[in-house]
Amino acid sequence: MKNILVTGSAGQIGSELTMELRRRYGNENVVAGINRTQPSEKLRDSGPCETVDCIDIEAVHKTVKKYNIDTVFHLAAILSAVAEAKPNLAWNVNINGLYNLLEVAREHECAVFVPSSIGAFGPTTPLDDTPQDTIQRPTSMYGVTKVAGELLCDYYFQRFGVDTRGVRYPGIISNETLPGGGTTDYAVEIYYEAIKKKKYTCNLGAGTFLDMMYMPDAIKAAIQIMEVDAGKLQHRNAFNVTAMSFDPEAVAAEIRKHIPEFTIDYAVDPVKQAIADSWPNNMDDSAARQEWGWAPEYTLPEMTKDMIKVLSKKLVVDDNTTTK
Ligand code: VAH
Repeated sequence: MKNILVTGSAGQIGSELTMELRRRYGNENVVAGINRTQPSEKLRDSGPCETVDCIDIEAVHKTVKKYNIDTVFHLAAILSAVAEAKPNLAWNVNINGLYNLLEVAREHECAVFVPSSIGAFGPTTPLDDTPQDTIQRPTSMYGVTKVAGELLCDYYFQRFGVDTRGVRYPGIISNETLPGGGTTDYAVEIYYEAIKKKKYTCNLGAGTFLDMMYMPDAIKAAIQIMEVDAGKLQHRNAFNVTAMSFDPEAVAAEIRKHIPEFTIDYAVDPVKQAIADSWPNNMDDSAARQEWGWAPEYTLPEMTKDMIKVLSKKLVVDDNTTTK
């Protein structure tokens, strides 16, 4: 990897992945592709930024040619809850945008990282220890675009030799950029509310177990799979990767070890609950561990400790800046 483009660079994963790639490969060698979401000052001022609307194939071509891109991390996507509210937009961005990206990658011989998701599974998938290779009949538009995306990426590898690789991400928890409309967003919001209000009203019910991962591990997975020797890969799109599985009660109990007075109550969002109920309780990620050495570092206690440490400082700072 020498010249890298990150689409969706201002999003929850993109904003941190872009900064880590700049640290590793040089600021000027990593282009932040942005569209609707505005980048932070840190992201904008630390390296090249370009407006890249993946629906506009010419915009993708232009940026890839201008910077002689050889690797694309394609994170531009509509997440599950927004996709259910706006299915046409989700199909257009998640599939037509991906198709454009793959066509440009084919022409310019770029390697491509495309994240899939636990959303690529559905209610007929074995939901415990979900296998790497299993039934994928998702019932959400997001899931349909993720399965179609996996198949399209494998097709471009087998038919055209495009070096496509991907992981099925679980819910991602982070403290830099808020997530944008996913079913697992509660697992981020709960930490912000615990610090600000010492209470949280959760929109997924107690007992809703989902795979989850802390952002440093999510970034590690994306970079590690793109750096591994292609000869080691038996799978490509996409690998199950997970770090933990918890429900809202478990994360609330962990928060209470730091904020004893924290309380949680529930106002279940039926759309998000239906999506979450169709997703695995926990995935088997042994294929990623065997084929490219995947090994997460953060467990729920370690993530909670770090989230509360970072957000306790950040939210005080934000409060100070907002009061000025
Ligand atoms: C969502 N955070 O909730 C995303 C993710 C596994 C879930 O794809 O839509």
